[in-house]
Amino acid sequence: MSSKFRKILVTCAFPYSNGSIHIGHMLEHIQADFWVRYHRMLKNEVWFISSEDAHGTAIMLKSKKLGVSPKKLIDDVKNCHKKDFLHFNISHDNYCSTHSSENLRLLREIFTCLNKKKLIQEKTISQFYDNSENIFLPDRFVKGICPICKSNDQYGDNCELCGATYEPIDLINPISSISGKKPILKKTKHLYLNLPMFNKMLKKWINSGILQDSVIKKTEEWLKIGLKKWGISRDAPYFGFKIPNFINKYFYVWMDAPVGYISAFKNLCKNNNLLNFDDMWRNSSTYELYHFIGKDIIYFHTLFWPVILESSSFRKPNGIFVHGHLTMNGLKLSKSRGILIKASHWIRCFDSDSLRYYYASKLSNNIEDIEMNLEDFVYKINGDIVNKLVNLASRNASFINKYFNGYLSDKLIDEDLYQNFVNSRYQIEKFFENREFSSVVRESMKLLDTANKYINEKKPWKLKINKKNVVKLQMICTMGINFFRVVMIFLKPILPDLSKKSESFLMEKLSWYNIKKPLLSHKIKNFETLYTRITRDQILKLINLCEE
Ligand code: NOT
Ligand code: ZN
Repeated sequence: MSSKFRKILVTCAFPYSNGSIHIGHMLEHIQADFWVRYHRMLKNEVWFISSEDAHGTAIMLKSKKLGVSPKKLIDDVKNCHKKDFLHFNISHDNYCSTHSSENLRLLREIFTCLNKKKLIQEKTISQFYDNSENIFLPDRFVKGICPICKSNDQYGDNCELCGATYEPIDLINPISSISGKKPILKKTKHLYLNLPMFNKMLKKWINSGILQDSVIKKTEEWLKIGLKKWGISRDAPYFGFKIPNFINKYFYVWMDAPVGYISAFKNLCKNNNLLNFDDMWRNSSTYELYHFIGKDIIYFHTLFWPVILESSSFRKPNGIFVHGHLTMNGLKLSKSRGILIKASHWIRCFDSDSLRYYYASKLSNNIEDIEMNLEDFVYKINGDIVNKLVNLASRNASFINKYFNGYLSDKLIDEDLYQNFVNSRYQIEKFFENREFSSVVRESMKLLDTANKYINEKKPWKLKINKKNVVKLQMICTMGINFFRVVMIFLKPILPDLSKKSESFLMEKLSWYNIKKPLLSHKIKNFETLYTRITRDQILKLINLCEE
């Protein structure tokens, strides 16, 4: 018998193991976490994975600069990243590294498969080589003058000013960013995956209802320009996995990173005997698969990834959820202009629910950038969480605690109004499912406005305490507490810390399936502060940390 509950695998893009997690990375993991926690509340079977992206030239060079082995660097960085995610309550079920035995095994398996199908071809090319450092230069490590608009200091793959894309050898006056010297051209043999062969499959797949409209449009443009064969090898020295039977050749990091989605799940299966790997990755009828990614890596996920999956007989995703970038144009930092705030800095100044809530209030399922504005942030957190949400609990709890020994009344004074709150769950469910988190927030705030207005009109604080009024008082405040509870259930995926405190205060687990039944004849705890107002000093502290 098939279960009414869905089975879902959710992934987030893998952070590189050579830098700190910043609040831009968090934007992705936080929104995926909303979605995952929501589905867990519905009792769907959800697995949430991510991993370190541990390979590539940048990581190799960084470890060299630090004077440690790449392995030591990626292990240390992984530990820091894991801590950061924990601080923001990101509920990954597994957090791996692409530098793992599972990933190597799977990558080789896939490569053999591609080879057998004659999808890999060799080609000799001329590439820039840094003679003083003895290294072939990746596109991003060559800089020069844009051949189109002639602006200075542009990368070897595209111009940040005019947007043109080109080959590194097209740059005028190319310079190696490793040594600062002029590179030479040197011949080298590389392996290429025959992407153009999959044109038809891709065209059909991207139009099968799995992508956002703007993402379809972008991908179709690339298809129209025409796909090129994709280089999947890199020369030594490189930190990565060696290609079998090729001397001094390594797999390009973007080949083994997506395979990490599969190997992270394989590792999860190993840790969790109940899971069946083939049910997930070999056929697409049991599990749904969704990737959360930023808009800068659409190409890899809508073109390369489905081709790798198709040609090695793995299933393809049911959806790729693309989001925009975090911008901080309004933040005037003297030193760190253009640099995003580190997650570890953030958490030294604020709690994590506040960032989660702020992101939720701005997130929709489109790929527009999101501007982080600290003034707006403080205004929103104090206005919504403190003044509307927590205040609703505190003003009603004080009477319940003082006059009724913590007990709520045994019935609702206004069943219909409570029912209105309950019924909004259908809207909220739709918003969560479609990742329209700002609508979840907006709807919840509307409910809180109604609830607070109700209490303001009933004015429990004005009631003279006598026999008749005391019943009324308990009933009004019971309405207030139940309004709070319904909204907290809706916001639970967004605010895990506040939810935990509220559960302790309400002495009940906030559960999606309990919404219909109000809390009656039920004892709640003495009210203790659930959330503290944010102050300007906290912003100043953050700015100081960023300027250090
Ligand atoms: N480390 C990459 C980045 O752009 C993301 C890797 C995504 C995960 O930060 N793998 N795939 N596909
Ligand atoms: Zn240009």
